[in-house]
Amino acid sequence: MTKQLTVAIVGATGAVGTKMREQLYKRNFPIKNIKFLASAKSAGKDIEFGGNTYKIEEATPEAFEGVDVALFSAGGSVSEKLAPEAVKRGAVVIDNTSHFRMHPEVPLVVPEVNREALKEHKGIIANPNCSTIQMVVALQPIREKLGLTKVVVSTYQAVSGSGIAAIEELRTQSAEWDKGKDVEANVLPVKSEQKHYPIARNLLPQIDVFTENGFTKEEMKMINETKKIMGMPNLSVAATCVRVPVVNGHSESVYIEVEKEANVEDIFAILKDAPGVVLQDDINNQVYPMPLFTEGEDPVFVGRIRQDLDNKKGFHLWVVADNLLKGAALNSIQIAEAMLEDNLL
Ligand code: L14
Repeated sequence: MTKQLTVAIVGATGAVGTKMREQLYKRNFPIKNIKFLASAKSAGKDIEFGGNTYKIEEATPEAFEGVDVALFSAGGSVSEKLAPEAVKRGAVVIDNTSHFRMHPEVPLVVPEVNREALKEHKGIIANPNCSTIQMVVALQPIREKLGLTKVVVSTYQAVSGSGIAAIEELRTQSAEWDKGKDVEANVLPVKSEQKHYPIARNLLPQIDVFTENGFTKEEMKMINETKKIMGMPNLSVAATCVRVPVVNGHSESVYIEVEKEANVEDIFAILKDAPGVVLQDDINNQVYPMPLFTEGEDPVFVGRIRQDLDNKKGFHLWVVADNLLKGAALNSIQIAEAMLEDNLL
């Protein structure tokens, strides 16, 4: 019989936390005991899990006593403070924030790509950025067969990535538009920034704050995390990240250059059998991935595969996934499942 574990979720009421609860239940994760931790403000409130009601407890260091796995998705500062406390008390932390991702001692894991890295963990495992996860799931099998030298990606990211308030904002603004009212913007592109712009009927070429080199933090996360997960520090990666008025499901236009000569049929054959990938490419029947239809789905969908017209080793792909599932909650739980299988929990 599989081991039964005590699980804690920090940030269980958020957009990702809600999916974590759903996925743990749906995937039959072996739970002996589960607890839901949040700030003092939310402590005492009710929360649903598997048809039962639980009380949210305050996330104090002591609350991690006896916890085997702690899933964090409550923001970087909460993880910074409490993840080490959980580890001190014997828990393995799977952290969905960006806080520990680039720390050299912290494995940054997408099980289809670098499951082996879990063995080196020292208590904290980082779950990568949503846009990065879906891209590397599609690129790893191509890299294994053909090599990979360059990646240029543009993203079309849904508002759900920014949380429940951003989903609400898109809904409210869309309704306001229909009534002909002026739309109000308070959340996007970045809550803490000075200026906010409407997302309804708009595109926002800013996700997260700007860094010194002119790329946003989201773009730098994609660049740095891709190199780390794929173990390719010298891979050439560039990203442009754009928020689009889609509720859920991130899409990406990805241009790659490979080392070996290949054609579209080779890429089709590779992706057909790739773990976690569904090939959805039949232009004669207008079949290609779209975010509306990836909602609630586990895999990463790839289509619109074309060979570049000027570079035989260049290929264009369209990659879509549910950012709250494979991009966040599902990948976190797949990490826990892989660790359980490999006797790391
Ligand atoms: O690095 O769409 O986990 O605003 C969290 C916010 C990913 C992007 C992260 C978004 C980010 C996300």
